[in-house]
Amino acid sequence: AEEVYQWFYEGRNGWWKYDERSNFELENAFNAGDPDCTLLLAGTLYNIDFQTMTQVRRSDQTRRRRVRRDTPTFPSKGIAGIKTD
Ligand code: V3L
Repeated sequence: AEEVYQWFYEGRNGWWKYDERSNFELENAFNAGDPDCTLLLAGTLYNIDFQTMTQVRRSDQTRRRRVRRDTPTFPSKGIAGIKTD
């Protein structure tokens, strides 16, 4: 069976899951061997670099977060800013 992966981006005190569509796009790009993936998140363009495993705003490179590809059970704060308990 194929392993399922979830992508996460770093928050202030933990990790958030990417939304389902973004996760799908990240998995497709990562598995295709692309060096990076561009996502439109709430009207803002971000680049996720698979070498450095960081997400950066394309219009402001100082807005940088770590990302991780892990199992869906890895502890998270929620999904795309929506808290889950
Ligand atoms: N998916 C959804 N929203 C995002 C993402 C993403 N991959 N990246 C950034 N944002 P920046 P705490 C986050 C949002 O990097 O309390 C969380 O989702 C980001 O939202 O400077 O610090 C929470 O909603 C932020 O509001 O471009 O853990 C919120 O932060 C905004 O884009 C607080 O989370 C600017 O992020």
